[in-house]
Amino acid sequence: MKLSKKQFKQDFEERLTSKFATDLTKAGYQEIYDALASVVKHYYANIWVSDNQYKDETGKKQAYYFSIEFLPGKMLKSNLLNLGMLKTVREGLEDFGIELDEVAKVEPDMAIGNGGLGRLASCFMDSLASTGLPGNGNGIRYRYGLFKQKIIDGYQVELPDSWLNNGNPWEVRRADKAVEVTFGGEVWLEDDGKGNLIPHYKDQERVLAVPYDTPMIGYENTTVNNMCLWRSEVPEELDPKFQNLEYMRQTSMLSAELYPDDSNYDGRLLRLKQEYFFVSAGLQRILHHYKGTQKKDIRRISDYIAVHINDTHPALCVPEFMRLLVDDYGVGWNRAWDTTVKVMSYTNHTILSEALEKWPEEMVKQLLPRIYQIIVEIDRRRTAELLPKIGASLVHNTRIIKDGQIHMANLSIIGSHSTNGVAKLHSDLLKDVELHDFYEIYPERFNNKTNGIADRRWIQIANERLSGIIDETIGKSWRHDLDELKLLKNFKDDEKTLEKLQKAKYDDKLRLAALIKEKNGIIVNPDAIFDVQVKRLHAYKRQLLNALHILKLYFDLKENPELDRVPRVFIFGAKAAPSYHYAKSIIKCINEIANMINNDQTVKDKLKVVFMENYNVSLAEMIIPAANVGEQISLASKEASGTSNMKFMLNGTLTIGTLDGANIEIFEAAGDGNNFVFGLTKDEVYEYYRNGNYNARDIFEQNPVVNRILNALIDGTIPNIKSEGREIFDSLTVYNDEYFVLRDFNDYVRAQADLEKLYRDPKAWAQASLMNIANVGRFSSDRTVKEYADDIWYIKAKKE
Ligand code: NBX
Repeated sequence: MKLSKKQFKQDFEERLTSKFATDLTKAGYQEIYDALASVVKHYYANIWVSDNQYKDETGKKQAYYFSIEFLPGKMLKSNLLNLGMLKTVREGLEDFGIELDEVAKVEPDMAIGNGGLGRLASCFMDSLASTGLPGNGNGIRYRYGLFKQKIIDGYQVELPDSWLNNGNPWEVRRADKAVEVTFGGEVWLEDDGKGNLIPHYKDQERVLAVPYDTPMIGYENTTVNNMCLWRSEVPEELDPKFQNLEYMRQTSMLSAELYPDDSNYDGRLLRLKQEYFFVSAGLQRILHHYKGTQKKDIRRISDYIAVHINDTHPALCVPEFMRLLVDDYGVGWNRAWDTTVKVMSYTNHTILSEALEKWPEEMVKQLLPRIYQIIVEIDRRRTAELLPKIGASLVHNTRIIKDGQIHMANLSIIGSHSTNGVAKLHSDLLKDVELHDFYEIYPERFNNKTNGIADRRWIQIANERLSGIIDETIGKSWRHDLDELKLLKNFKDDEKTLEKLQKAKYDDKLRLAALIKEKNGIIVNPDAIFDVQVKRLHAYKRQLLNALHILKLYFDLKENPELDRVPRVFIFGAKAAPSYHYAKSIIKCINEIANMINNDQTVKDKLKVVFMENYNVSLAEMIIPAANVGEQISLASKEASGTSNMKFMLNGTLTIGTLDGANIEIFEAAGDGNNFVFGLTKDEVYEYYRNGNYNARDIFEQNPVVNRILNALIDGTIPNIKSEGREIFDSLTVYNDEYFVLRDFNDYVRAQADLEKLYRDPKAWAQASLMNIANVGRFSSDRTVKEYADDIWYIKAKKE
């Protein structure tokens, strides 16, 4: 959008005064931020209205991405960038003596997601709009986002994240579009005399679902999609039975808190209620829109909408859509089922068995009696149909209801036309192993969609310096098409370009070093290798392997302080699920290892360890550009994809990693020698599982280095760790090291040494860094969403 600096300054000043009855001499940052956001909203409002009109008039098919989590981070700069106003606004504010970056700090991170899954949903929102694809989000407007992490005496402490305290300028409450969602009570079917079974209800608990719409603005185009988030409220007219405080409390609880557990199934009733709440509200709104405003024939609804089930949390989309079609819109069962399968599609994000969702039948029956009936009916019909065709064992293994539980992945696969994994290796594992029985029955439903990232946020916003250098070198076409970065390859031997890249990295390191000093009080050497591991804390991600290697480096230096070592700064950022005791023990250990090393004068500035608290999207935007090395060291087969690996690659960081998830595709794209690979392969891991012959105790006893390091966890070497050291020691030596940390240790040490060797050759390092950037194109989520659009949703981009 064209906007002159003069116009902006005038609009901004006027808005500041009209909104807050203040002026530039007196306004605080909160007021400046609110006035600025309000002006920006004014700028996009018309585009939003027009694009909605365009969508309605053309009646084009739209996709709806149902996700119980979104993790957008801050929106101010991203909205400005996408509107093409970032520079104008920055300069306009500068004229007033205001720094845009200072204003941006006021905005709280919108952190209504845990980690990769939620962040992926937000990258998709950005990419859908930016590629002109009609794709919208549907989720929950949690009053409290993911907890704020404090580190106190080395321990994680969780504080509430009340991100809405100062309001949220981007959202629009649409009270007119509220719908009701009902729970519990009794339901029975009665024949209407024409052979139709009509459900009748008694004593249902009603909850009002109010939508809040947040615009998803496309990058320099005219598309504005919608992220719809639902808030639960008490309906105005309540049955006397429900006019009590407990009911009111329960109702507001529904959209109060995000469950902070990732990679783990938590079978609590409130969670199930949340899942049904946003699914039912979202589908009702969609159907109202198409049936009411759009006057579409409901029997053809699959031509107009696609609904995506992001992991199994929205799996109730399948029976709820059936309920709406059959009960509310009078569609016959068979037609409704065909339509549902056509409309729905599903992404799996993990094979960890503890994460697979299943709900006790009794619970579903009590809370969602009609939905329960429909699930039973889907399961019954399918079983009857398939038994004669494929035999009892395949049917049994793939049933939705088994052993008194409802299996949400089974429901999602059976009720949709597409199931995808999030990287090649992961999708193959789904087909070959984890979901093999389903693959036998529905081979055509399985496909891969390798994840991607919204590159605009992760380089144009997070790394303006590097972006500028790339512009100078190859022009600006890469800002619209990330594949264009391949032009950088022509500069692989150009000393000037390599120097500029090194300088950018150095400046980003200085910026991070300043932040570390401010937050952690630790002074780090900007010439050191910045070696970063940022992600949720989980045993399978093996932060422990990193920590053990740090101990090795430390002991080497202790023994020989003059050792010729490239200085290193190890940086961690990680939240542990509050109930995940082992993960919290690892955080404590890392912090105590950090204390020991950072306070030891013998290692001087050759080694520093920094744990940055409260890792979130905004912190990631500071840390990732400054990383020389990114750690992607999960046990092969466990990390479905990973997405920080792509953000690092985009910022010229070299990866040290296993052959897991999307790492494999990254290594291949970047080319040999440009990253550091180590560890067991997926096949070797499965071989161990088959033979049951892994023995971690042997490694502990026979490898003197491992022996020395592990003993340090329990012999008082590391001051101030108590039971945590023992707990970790035992997990490796007594409970046989579930994630093969000790098995991969030696090869990891070898890869770390290779890395250090390359770093001593600045030119070779810069070349490898350049090759990572140049080959990152396919990891743009623009590519990913186009694949979803073409292969799964059948939606088309708007032509500008
Ligand atoms: O999804 C993550 C995977 O672990 C990553 O490998 C992958 O890159 C990413 C995007 O595809 N999964 C994830 O973040 N899961 C959760 O956050 C989660 C949240 C709640 C829950 C289970 C898992 N109950």
